[in-house]
Amino acid sequence: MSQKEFTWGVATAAHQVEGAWLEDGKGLNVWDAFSHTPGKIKNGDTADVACDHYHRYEEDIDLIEQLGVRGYRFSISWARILPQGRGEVNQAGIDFYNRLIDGLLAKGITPFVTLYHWDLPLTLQMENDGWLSYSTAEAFAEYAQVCFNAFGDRVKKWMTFNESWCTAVLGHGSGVFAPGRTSVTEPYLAAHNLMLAHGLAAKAFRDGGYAGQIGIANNCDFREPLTDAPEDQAAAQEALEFFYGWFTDPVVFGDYPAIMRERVGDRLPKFTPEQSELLKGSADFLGLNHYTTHYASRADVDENGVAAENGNGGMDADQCVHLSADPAWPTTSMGWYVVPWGLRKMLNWIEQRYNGLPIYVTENGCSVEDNDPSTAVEDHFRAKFIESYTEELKKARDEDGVNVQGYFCWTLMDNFEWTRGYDMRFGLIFCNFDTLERIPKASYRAYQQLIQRDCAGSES
Ligand code: PNW
Repeated sequence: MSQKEFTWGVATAAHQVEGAWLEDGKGLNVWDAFSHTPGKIKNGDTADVACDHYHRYEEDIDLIEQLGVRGYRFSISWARILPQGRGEVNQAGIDFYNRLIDGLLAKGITPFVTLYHWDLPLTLQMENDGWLSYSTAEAFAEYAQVCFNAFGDRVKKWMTFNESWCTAVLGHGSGVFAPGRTSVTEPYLAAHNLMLAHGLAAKAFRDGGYAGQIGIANNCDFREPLTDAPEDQAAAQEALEFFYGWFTDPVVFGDYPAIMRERVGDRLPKFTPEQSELLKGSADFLGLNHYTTHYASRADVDENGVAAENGNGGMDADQCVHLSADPAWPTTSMGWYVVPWGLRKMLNWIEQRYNGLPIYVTENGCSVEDNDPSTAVEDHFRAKFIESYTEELKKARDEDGVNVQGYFCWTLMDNFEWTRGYDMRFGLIFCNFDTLERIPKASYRAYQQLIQRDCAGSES
């Protein structure tokens, strides 16, 4: 397979790298507010400066070019474009992304643009209750339209949402992410409006006649049945439907997985026939953000048939799944298990369920906790992680025939890791958050060589 058909890339997100939180007319977003709330973020870190990518993007483009990737996935900060979420457009924000896009294209790097990576304009949260309201979906479509108009002549690969599961479950279920709400109902309502927002934006994209493709980046950890027992097989399958299917079935088939309707009942909102039509077939490709794998087995239930395990705002009880791990699996500093074969199985699962729609691994990577540059750059654990996961991806692509068309390593450089602040480093490049110096790590070179080998192999 040639480089043309398979894109090796690297990913970031606006709020995690840009900084410049109050510059050039940018409005506030929910993560600005959340990270300025005492107790929400480790060490009280904020993303006010982050990697200062807003001012240092040229240096970062050079680092992307030298890495040898042909794709760069980044997100646009909604509040930089529309400071109040809708209405007045901030030209300085448009100008920044124009400079970034033009700089990438000049180096032959294809921009893969995510419209929403969690940084909802604060006004929409305060005035509309954010994703709990359908009006936010309408505002998103307006914002998407502004972006298609401004950048659509050069950007051909769009993703509406990044990891809606996190916005729904961590933002509205367990409350550990912005906007920090806890509920057993709101995750489903927020998810519903996120789905409708995707549908409206995809329609605007297609009706507008823009060239290119629009997709969605959903996250999913793989669920391997703990045993061959039918109940464990079912538990694993249902867990995948509750995770990836929740946000992917609607954009492919027009509705939620049947098992969710059965288990969640009235707390799961319904699509009208028109909404279902809007959503069906609304993704040209599927993104997968994949970080780990667990074993799945049927959870114990009490005398009322309710699962004993009840985490993530009721999600665990709704799924009735017990997760476990092999103690032999290594873990990253986030405590996430390193299970490379899970990626191959996950890709095969997506291929089969969604009839071969193109898939991009829009994120995969690992954190290593080390703030000392002299040792942090010797990140052979991360290099091995990337090598082993991409080996499994290549098996899916070359041996299993999965239609996977790209891989984006998370992430270009250490950045603001949400509630974990700056201690959890996922970068191929070390970022010194005092001096903002960037230092490529061993994994940067390992990834560079891996790409060169794959491209050379495909040309012979
Ligand atoms: C993803 N979880 O976040 C995001 O898309 C990135 O912005 C982030 O930096 C990266 O993965 C590493 O964390 C996730 O708790 C955050 O299951 C949390 C979870 C999953 C993904």
